[in-house]
Amino acid sequence: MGRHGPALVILCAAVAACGDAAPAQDGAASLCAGRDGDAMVWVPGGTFTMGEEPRYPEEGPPREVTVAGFWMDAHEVTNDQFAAFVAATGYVTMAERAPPALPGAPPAMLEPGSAVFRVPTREDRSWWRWAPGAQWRDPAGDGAGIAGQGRAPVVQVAYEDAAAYAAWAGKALPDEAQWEYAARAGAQALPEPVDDEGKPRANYYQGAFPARDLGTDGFTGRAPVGCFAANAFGLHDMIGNVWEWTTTSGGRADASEPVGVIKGGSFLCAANYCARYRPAARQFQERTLGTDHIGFRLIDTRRPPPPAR
Ligand SMILES: [Ca+2]
Repeated sequence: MGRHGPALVILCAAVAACGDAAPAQDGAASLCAGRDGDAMVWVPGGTFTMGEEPRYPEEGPPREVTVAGFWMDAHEVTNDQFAAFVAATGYVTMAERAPPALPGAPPAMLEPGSAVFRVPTREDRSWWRWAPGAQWRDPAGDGAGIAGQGRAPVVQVAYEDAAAYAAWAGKALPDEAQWEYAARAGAQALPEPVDDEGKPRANYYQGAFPARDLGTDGFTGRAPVGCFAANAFGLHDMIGNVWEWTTTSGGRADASEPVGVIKGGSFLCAANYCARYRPAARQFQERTLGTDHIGFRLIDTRRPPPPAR
């Protein structure tokens, strides 16, 4: 079932307590410094406490984990970066491919497309819909495209799409421990990503999900990378903006499709519902299904560490 079966809506509701929709807001984008292109930062190895006393059952128990140092993308892979990969290779993402014909599938789900978040209505309470034509060049499948969003994170990429990009770039996806260690950056995890004055310091959802996003952080959709301050390792947007794929598998062993762990939460994570904008938070996501709030960033474990200062 999975990507194209009737389980889609149920799956997405369970998997993606937070989803996507509105494009990034250009006004705020001009304020974003971020880092250029393929900038990577060195994440020095160390030992940390992974997980938390479970706020959600899948987050615990806390345990001590040691990771070796590695280089990591300073920001999520952008539309511009993904476009360069496609131009160089001709790669076709899963969302662009003809889906398998499954018995009983609604006609729309026989066309290439992907899952797109929408605000539920009284008549239709589902958060997710199958959008024919939704793919990385047109994440909502509405023809709006990604013009002017070259520095926004690429979305509508399935796990194998991210892995293909990684192979081309000569890098790798992080595993969950590497990702969580990098996101914590040696700091105490916050219950909500706000500064001392209560101002959001990540792109997440302010307001009562899913009815109305107040956009207090400047964005009601994806933000260009680097619009929020980097963490102590120099990494932007580890929390919020878009979920990020890891190589760690998860979910039920009897799942009909391979399931992976995504990290970091997205612009759809709200205090009243998802609250998964914390390093220890994790979601299980069907690897064959990209959505409009999942992206990725890469690591390089082969590149030598920077010279000691
Ligand atoms: Ca936001």
